[in-house]
Amino acid sequence: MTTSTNPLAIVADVPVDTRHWIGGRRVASAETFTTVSPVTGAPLARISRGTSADADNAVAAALDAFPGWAATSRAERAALLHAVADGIEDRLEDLAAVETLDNGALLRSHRRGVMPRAAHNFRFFADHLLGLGHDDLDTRGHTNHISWDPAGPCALITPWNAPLMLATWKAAPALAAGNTVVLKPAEWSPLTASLLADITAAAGLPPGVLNVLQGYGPEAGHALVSHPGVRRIGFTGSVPTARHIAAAAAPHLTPVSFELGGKSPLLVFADADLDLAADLAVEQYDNAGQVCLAATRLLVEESVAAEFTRRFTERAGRLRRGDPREETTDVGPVVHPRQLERIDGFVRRALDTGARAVIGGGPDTGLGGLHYRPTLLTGVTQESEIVQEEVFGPVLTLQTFTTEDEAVALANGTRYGLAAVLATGDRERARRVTARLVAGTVWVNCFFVRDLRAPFGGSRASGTGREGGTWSFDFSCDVKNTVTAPKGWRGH
Ligand code: TXE
Repeated sequence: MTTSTNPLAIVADVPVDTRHWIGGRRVASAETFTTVSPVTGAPLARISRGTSADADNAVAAALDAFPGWAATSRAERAALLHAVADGIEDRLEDLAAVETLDNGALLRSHRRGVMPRAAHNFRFFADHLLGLGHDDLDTRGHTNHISWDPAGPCALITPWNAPLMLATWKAAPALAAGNTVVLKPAEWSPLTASLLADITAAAGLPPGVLNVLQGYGPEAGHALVSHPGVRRIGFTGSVPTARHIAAAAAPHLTPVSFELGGKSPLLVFADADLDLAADLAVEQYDNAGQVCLAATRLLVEESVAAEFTRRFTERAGRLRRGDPREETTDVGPVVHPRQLERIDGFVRRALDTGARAVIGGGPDTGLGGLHYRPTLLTGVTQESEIVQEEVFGPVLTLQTFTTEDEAVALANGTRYGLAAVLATGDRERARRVTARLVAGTVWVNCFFVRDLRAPFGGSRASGTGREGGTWSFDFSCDVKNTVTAPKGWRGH
């Protein structure tokens, strides 16, 4: 057993409390675990290792705080959520620096894209709350009045690839709806959740409204999602963990929202702008490929495959790899030695069974640490593991097709259905193909353009439900319809 004497870790010169945040207080567990930075390879922090007793306490705090928070006016809640957004913006540099050391993603993306978006998540749902409304419906003189009642404590379980972005993406709608939250961040990247707790406290969120429970998935996470006091579970992560959570939630029939993996296709038709198509394909290496939406299966019309590959490899060759804190780096390390091994396992097995590496094909030993070379594999079949399973690393496959039907069959031919990217110069084709694709998001001649008003999520093994816009807000609510008789009140 290791016991932390000092609960503060100094990460990128920022003090981060490594204990849980429960009921507006810092609470330590008897045991800790140590995180290691994928950037430096050095230990970063000793984090409280949550137990089922800690999970019970966190849910109890969320239950205690719920009636008070649910009773606040929409205007009060919205003002507090905007104050949280202000706090994220004020601490943007700290958050970006800590997140990069914790999960290895690019500092420049954290600064310019991810952290501003984390703040925007709070603003968006605060504004959504203020705009809520519905004209009463008339039924033979009866009025139907719809209201959005908060459901209760929400357990939010988040992964390591975009820690603060996903935590705020789930917490903001839950809190806006008047729910309380227990957030369990991933054990590989737990630090910005702790800073979020500080920010919410400074913004004036009452104690117990947002709680942070640290620890391992099968321990703290399992105890949390099994808890009868939890009224909603929001999860982003892997399919096997989703199955565990669904089973743990089943006895209490706790509603779940799952955002899981993907194996999205990028379809390149012969009529496409091949420079654009090649740019879109290279973008799939962002965050070292650790993006659920990444279109990792390049499906290219045979007549342009050679030229597309030439333009793609030329661009991929220009990617600058290295320290994610450097402004000039395009691809940084992967998150953890286990993830590097996992990625390499997939690639080795593919190469052993007939695949050919056009570029990459192994870890970047020159750069040391946890770098994996951006990889493109050909000679793969639809049934092969590398085409069917989510690798979650900088690894793409290329298959060719000759007809639109074949392209659609390949695109839909996995158990996933998260996203798809189309490169085509033919608007009619784009309409036809899009209509036949199983995907929660289809991007035509673009990638990763996101609007918080639009739904986000996947079909099949990519998840249940949708997030964003009205969808994650509605998921957090017990929506109620009140029907009142035409003659008004006949009581005493
Ligand atoms: O995810 P896990 P892992 C995919 C990706 C990746 C693979 C494995 O392919 O390579 O999953 O990643 C918590 N009860 N994605 O193993 O285990 C855990 O603590 C409750 C895609 O790291 O799903 C963490 O907070 N919670 C994905 C969270 O679940 C449990 C992002 C995610 O971890 C739990 C991440 C349990 N029994 C991985 N077990 C995406 N869609 O973006 C674990 N957890």
